[in-house]
Amino acid sequence: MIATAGHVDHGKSTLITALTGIDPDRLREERERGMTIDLGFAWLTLGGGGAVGIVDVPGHQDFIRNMLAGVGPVDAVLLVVALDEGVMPQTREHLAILGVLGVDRGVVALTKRDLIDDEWASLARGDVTAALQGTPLASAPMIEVSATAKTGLVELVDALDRVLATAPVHRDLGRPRLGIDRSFTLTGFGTVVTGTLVDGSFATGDEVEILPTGQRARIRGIQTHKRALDVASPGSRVALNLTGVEKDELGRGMVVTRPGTLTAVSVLSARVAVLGAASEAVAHDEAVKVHAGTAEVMARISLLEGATLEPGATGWAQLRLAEPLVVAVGDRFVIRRPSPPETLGGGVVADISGERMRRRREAVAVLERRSAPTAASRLLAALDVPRTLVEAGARGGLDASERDAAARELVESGRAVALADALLARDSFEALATRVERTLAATHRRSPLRAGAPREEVRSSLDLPPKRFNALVERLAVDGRIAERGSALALPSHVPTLTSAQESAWARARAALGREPLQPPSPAQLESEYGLDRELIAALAERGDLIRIGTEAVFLPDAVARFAETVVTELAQTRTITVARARDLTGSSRKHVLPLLGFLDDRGLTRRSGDERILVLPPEQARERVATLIDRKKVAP
Ligand SMILES: Nc1nc2c(ncn2[C@@H]2O[C@H](COP(=O)(O)OP(=O)(O)OP(=O)(O)O)[C@@H](O)[C@H]2O)c(=O)[nH]1
Ligand SMILES: [Mg+2]
Repeated sequence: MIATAGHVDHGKSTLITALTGIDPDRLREERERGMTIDLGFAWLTLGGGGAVGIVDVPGHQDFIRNMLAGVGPVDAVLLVVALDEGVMPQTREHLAILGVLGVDRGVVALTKRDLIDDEWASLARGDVTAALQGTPLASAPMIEVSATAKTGLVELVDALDRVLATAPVHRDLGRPRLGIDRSFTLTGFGTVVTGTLVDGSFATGDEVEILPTGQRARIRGIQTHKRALDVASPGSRVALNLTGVEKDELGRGMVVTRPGTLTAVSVLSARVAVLGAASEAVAHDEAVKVHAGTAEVMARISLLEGATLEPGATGWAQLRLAEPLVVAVGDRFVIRRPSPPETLGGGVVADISGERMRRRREAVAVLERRSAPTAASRLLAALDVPRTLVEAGARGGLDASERDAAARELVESGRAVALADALLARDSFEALATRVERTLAATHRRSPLRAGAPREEVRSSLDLPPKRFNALVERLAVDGRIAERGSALALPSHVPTLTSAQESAWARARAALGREPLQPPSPAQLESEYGLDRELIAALAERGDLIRIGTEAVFLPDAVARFAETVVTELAQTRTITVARARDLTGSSRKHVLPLLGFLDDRGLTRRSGDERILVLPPEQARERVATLIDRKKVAP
């Protein structure tokens, strides 16, 4: 793709018509006024057989916004300067815009050669050469042409061909997007949108998302230069025939993309450069117009490095957008002052996380890191909190292969850590681990009797989703930094500790529990008569000294083992057992037998069948299971 550029009336559209046979001025008003108002499109087949799409832009300063919507994603520019008039204000303004947008290759067409003599031509040439000094087009080929006399056209096409051959290949990030520059309905087809496709391919049948509205549609047909295609590749000018969306719902500035790959943002951070030729400095909080892709939105510019940005200066800024804008990290944009209208400069999007950066100095450091030169360090900068690879890659402005390679490098070198579906920088992981350890230490200090801190409590204090939290716990447990105790987490060194008063209360209670092990005192009695409160009972259960069954019964482990053994032995012979029979066999009471049998059911040894219990496991296995259930000390030290 190429775009024209240059001052009004310098012969851009006439030259495109002469080169291609297509008149890019398609509006009636344009033809009547002899002036381009909106973008026009044509294409040209080059010597090598390749086709180049052409965007013809208006030169008049009133239509700069239309020009801006057309020049973003082009490979080269055809800068037009009329020899009879020479360099004019929009010659310079367009050059500045091309510089900001990174369009750094092109050809200069010196038009209307038929109107002037040789001497004037060489004067004008010198004038143009001077104006191009210090711009990316300083050494661009300069070709004298006349569209009316048809001179110089072959040389011009040759020069374009050579320049385009040096353009880099279009990147394919697997994230196609097309900034809409036109939308219309075509009889027999329906809704059509046009634009330049970048960052990926679209194929007929693809489902697409239209941003910022989020509407879904499907591609019914694709055309490039009026020819139907099945697949459109990045860098080409494309017309998409869409179903599922009306023309009225679409407009310039919207973006057609693959669902879920891009989002609209309301705040973006960028390094902004003010043009040396700007009439005034840009002030903090000034209202500016941001032009990105085919979109244009108002914004407040918040300067992060001082109160003003002088002409020629560069600095970090946050742009708070009045309306959502669809951009990706790395995109270039232009800023203009709305009135009096003037191009101020522009920049490169460095961050679209929408984070409010409170302290200016910190914000600058974060942004510097996020725009660091290597892919690995950019990815690492995005891993300050756990993020999926896709999220982190998008923040770092990395394509899929760069991102995956960087992630491997980071994980292998230990600079990043994987937590379930996310990655996290090593430093941030250490910070999380330390927080867990501190939380547990504090819990142990506060409640020495408790096994630890409930998992869920720790998780919510870290604000991690369950999957990532579980991965964190697992990793810390494997590393021996924490221990899992049932539903609690503890430091490995923690043992619930009883005071000596509590130990002697427990000794007395244990004697009472041992007197009639299967008709023990209730928890209420244990508390009122022996001072064993709920917390102490829980700690003893944690140590394996007691077994709580349901909420209302407490037994010594030996008692439960004896009960289970008796029931299993009976079942091995008689196959079934009733509550009454279990009571008689064990010398217990109905009140205690019910929860004990329930305990065996819950642990998968027995099952109810009518009024009776039957054995679920073979007797030998049932006995083994009883042993592990009772000996809590083996399961959880
Ligand atoms: N004699 C002569 N006239 C030309 C030539 N090229 C363009 N013109 C005339 O210059 C006038 C402006 O040409 P356009 O092609 O509309 O100029 P433009 O750069 O497209 O103008 P905008 O789109 O409005 O910026 C028209 O009257 C053209 O006929 C040329 O090579 N020789
Ligand atoms: Mg024109």
